[in-house]
Amino acid sequence: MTTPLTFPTGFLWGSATAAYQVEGAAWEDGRGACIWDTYARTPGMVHEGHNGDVACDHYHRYAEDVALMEKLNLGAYRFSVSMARVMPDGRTVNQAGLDFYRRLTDELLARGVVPWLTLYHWDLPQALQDEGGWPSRDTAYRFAEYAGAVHDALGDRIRFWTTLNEPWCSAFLGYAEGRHAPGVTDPVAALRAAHHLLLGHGLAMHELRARDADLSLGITLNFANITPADPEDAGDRDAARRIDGMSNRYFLDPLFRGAYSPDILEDQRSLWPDDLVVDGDLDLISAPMDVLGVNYYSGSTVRGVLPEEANAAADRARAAGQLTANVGSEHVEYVPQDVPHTGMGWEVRPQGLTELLLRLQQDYTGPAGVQLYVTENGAAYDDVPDDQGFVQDDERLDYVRTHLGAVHDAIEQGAQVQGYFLWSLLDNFEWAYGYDKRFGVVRVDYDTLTRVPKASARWYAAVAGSNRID
Ligand code: PNW
Repeated sequence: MTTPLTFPTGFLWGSATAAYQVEGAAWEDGRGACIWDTYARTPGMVHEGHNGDVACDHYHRYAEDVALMEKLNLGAYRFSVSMARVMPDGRTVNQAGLDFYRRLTDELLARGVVPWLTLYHWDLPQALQDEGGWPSRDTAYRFAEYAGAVHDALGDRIRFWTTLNEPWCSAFLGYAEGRHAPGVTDPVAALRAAHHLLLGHGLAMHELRARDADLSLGITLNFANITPADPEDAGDRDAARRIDGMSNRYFLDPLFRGAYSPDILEDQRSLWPDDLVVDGDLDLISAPMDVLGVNYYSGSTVRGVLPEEANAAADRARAAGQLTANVGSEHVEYVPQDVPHTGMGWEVRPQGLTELLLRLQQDYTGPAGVQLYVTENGAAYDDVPDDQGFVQDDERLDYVRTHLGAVHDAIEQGAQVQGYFLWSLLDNFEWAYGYDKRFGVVRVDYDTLTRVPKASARWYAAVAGSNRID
């Protein structure tokens, strides 16, 4: 890419975290157990039995962290609210939990950082899981009540509200693959969870809109650009269609078109519970949004395989760190590409982000007048700190630089992208990988909890401060 690249005036430069990954203070001020507390304590589920009890201790160190954001020229902070802090039993409001998010929000506003609130980033109260979790329709209603309670406490000071982060992960990693909490491996439960997550989104949208018509409301989805190994091969093209359906269209179509993708419904026909979708659900789910949050890390090249080869192909994909949570579309081979890989083993494919943003703009958000924000993008690498704890993380810096170039390309070609949130501000609890994988642009020493900005943070601060890449 040729530099400098200047971004549109007002482009929002931010960073993102999530409650369970950074807060710690897991048993303070009345917080209830969430499904990740339980999952992390289940032997064999999380790397070396790590959990979020302390994490980055952001719950106590939020003021220091917000000061750091200001120093790094960040214009916005995307954080999530822990439902288990606010409704420990899934029903009763815990004022002390809400108070924390008020303190955090006030600190952000005092330092000129726009608060960007996500209501659900995977930490369902265990009490609701015990009543059935997301496969149970009631959970959607509990979530909407929770959305209303959070708005009652923070609605006067926050403009940007996201209902769910990556419902695909909650539903398919959580209930089909079992690689995320609650660790269920039942494809039908996953389809139920996916629908009730969408319903919860729709009901929460309704609650929030009713309270304040001027909020900027939306959802964040994870996407992956999918390419057929051989575009001339009908089997490969069909594999790409199916995986694109599961990875990208599964939530987009109900949200923006009011209907599940017909081809995916067909693939899942033998599994789909016929009492799942109730009249009126899709109207709620497709209520107009203002913002679509785009999380992008990588893409995949796929090839069709015969159904009888499906299990072997899935095992190879799992061994290669690929995602295999493709209910109804298991007979696919992921074809590794000769490109650099991040510390997660994910292929570095920046151009996929340009293609994705343009496609979203053209097929979904543009016609609906919805603004795009990249709500997550970033990379884990094996950092090597010096004596001072400083990390010269050239690979991460380069990953962010090339992906920002891809965002810039998309904007030049007409995509309405209004901002970018780097994942993540801090090294944090990387779900099943525990503290083993580091995504932060700021290093966290987990013994002392000291924060030290890495080279990527210094570079990103310069970009955010000047609105351009030199
Ligand atoms: C996102 N995958 O999760 C989440 O929103 C973050 O909480 C997380 O830390 C970040 O990406 C990095 O992993 C994902 O397997 C988890 O494709 C897994 C996948 C994608 C996103």
